[in-house]
Amino acid sequence: MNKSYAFQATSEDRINHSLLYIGEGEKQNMMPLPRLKYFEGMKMMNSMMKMNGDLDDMGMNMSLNQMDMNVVMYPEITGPSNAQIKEDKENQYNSNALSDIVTLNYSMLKSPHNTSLPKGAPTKEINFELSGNMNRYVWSMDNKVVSESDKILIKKGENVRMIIYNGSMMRHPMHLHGHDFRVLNGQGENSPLKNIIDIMPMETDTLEFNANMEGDWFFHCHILYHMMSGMGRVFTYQNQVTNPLISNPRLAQRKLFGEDRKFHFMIENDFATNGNDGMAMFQNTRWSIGSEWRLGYDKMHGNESETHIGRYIGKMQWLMPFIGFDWRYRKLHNGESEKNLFGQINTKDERRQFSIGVAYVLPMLITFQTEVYQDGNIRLQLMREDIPLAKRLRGEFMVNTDKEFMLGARYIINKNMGLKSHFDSDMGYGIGLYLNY
Ligand SMILES: [Cu+2]
Repeated sequence: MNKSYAFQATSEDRINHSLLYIGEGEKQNMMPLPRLKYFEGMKMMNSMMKMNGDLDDMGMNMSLNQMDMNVVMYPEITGPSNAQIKEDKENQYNSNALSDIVTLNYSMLKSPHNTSLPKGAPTKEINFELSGNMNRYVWSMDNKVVSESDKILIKKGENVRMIIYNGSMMRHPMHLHGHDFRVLNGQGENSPLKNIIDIMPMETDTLEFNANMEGDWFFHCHILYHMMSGMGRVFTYQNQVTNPLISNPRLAQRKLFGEDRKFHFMIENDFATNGNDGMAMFQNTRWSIGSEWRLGYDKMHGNESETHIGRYIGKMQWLMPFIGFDWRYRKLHNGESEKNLFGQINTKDERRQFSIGVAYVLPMLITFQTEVYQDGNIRLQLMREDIPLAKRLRGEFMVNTDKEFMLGARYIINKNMGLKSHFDSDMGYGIGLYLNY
């Protein structure tokens, strides 16, 4: 033959790949994979997403990667346009029916041995839903992260069956420690044994194993960012002898729980011609502590800062009640004052005020914020940052009932730096360089 064949593995987004040549001789290069049709994928996801964050699977019964929602994004299967998909509604996500390329899936796997679990053992059935929030990058199971959930008790000798539904919009390779599980893929006695299974959006898979290895075993998503943010559970055996290798189980548990409770820190400041504009934020799975500031270069522009401590609630984490503190100092010409839309007089010139409020994320990711201050003043505000205008261009706006508004755009130079230009009702027009971390 004297030929060397290419074996290529790409990342899911196909931005990078690695290549292995198998065999000696003349290299047989493969066609580079075409770019994904992201827009088709987004359109499809949008049409399936309900307002409460559930996915509407339109009655499809999906398992074992046989139906792959990503198919709509693969030009080599669905062609440059999606005409084929529209024609063949029944098979619209079935890659092997749509093209002559063979796509591998789990139902093709078959064990050479009989893998049946011990007959007559009691069976414990557990249902999981894989859940998460793309926007805040929180990943969970049944909407609870590891530190919010109890260990799952199993008994030595019983068979454990897990029915897992992926209700998120990403795939999750779920990995179990300590055991190999059977993947119920229609191969009967020869169902394959695995300890990791990649579960696609809207897919339901059934796994089972015999509880035959005492210990505390972690079951988690193998995308490590998802694991760290809390997508996992611990299986533990009832009445098991303590593990001599773990000298301090409480500390071990604290360390594990600390993982998804960890706060991340963000800070940004815009050094602009009309002042300094910035924010700093501490956030974790549920909590958000954030502060914004505008520091003018003269007394008329003044200084102001707003701090909010809030907790995201609900499955989609669209609602965040918070308490806040406002501090402002400014001098207007001849001591005039301002009124808000409700006719309340504003104490902007010199104010230290506590507040309570809620922030709610509306469709289009616009944040609607209602705030009541200790002096009775009320403020309603709409804002959105990071509106994608072009690859490196982002727009932002804010408007509120204190008759303040802001309109801006930024050009991203790299992940820590960019140029920003904005108009602010208090500070006027400014242009500057921003840094963020
Ligand atoms: Cu995951």
